[in-house]
Amino acid sequence: MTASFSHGLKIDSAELRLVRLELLTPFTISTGTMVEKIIPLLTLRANGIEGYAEGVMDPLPDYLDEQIAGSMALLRDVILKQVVGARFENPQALEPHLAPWRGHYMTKAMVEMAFWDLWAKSLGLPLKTVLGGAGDAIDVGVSLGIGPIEETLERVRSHVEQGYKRIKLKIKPGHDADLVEAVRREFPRVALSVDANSAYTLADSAKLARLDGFGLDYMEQPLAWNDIQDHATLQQRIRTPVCLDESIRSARDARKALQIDAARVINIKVGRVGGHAESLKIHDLCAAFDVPVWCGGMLESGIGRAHNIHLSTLPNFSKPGDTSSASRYFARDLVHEKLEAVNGRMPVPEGPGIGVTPDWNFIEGITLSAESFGA
Ligand code: OSB
Ligand code: MG
Repeated sequence: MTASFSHGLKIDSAELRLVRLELLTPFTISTGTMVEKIIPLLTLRANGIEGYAEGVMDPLPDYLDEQIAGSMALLRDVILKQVVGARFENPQALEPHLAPWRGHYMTKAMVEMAFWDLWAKSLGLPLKTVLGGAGDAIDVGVSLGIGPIEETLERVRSHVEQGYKRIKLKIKPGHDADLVEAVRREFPRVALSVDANSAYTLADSAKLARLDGFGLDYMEQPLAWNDIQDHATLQQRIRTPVCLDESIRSARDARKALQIDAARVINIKVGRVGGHAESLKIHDLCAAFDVPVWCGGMLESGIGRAHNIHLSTLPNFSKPGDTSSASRYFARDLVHEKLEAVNGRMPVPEGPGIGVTPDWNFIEGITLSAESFGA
């Protein structure tokens, strides 16, 4: 039953599902509006234990260049066939099996993260402990989608009252300085950031420099999703620290960004960078450069949310993350446990692994497809 270090874990079977979960309120960013989440869910089984992860890719490649259909095909036709029946000494041992496939960081992250959950459970330890983190709760902020300024002010008010430790405003050309000014006027001291999701170019440098006057903690991904170099140029032109999200897919990307001062803050999304092992590498590298990191989100259900919370207990996650209360996003979550922040602090789920259990009755009812491997 218990797996010892020397024998690793053999993955006996897997299940890959696609579920549809409605968002309570539409979420608008510079690239478009989301009204529902289509979530790929992966279960890996070993020795009667189950590990879980969800994919953060979208139906269309509008945030990054990965999409659900391609991910599902790669998992189904290649990766799950490869890993089911195979034995892995530890989570890092998965890497050489996933490395041959270019890109697909979100796809690989699903397998890697589900294995970490399985691994932690097989050792009887919380995920945070096997990742090297500690603590019972993490600081969290909120990410507020694009909407009318008055409405956004009202939402800022409500989240500041709830104790969230940082407010992130989504911006785009034509919806930036006026918004930030209005929020700053009413909340002169609240920790504030903006996220453009790649909506600007270097030609907008002067416009972006005007945001320097508002004491923003950082400006997230103002320029192209695949352009680290231009962010370094922009950083020379503005005082607000540049934070990279989309542009960092790996520790190698992070190194390049840090070496040329393209990012003074990095948003780590474990699902975006291929999993926890890569997240730890980025975390450590940033610490060596004295650059703080924080944990971003992709409107995850409780499964991905729990992974994010555990990762956020590492020491260089020194800025509040986006892992806010699940009840802000969904009427009902995919897990039994309530992931709710109290005064801007999100409790770390207790128990082995990610510490949350899927609500299979609910999940069955919203499942679009389900496939088994090696069962
Ligand atoms: O850029 O961080 C982003 C949501 C979807 C796609 C991209 C982003 C976001 C968010 C929301 O900012 C973070 C969250 O609340 O999970
Ligand atoms: Mg972002």
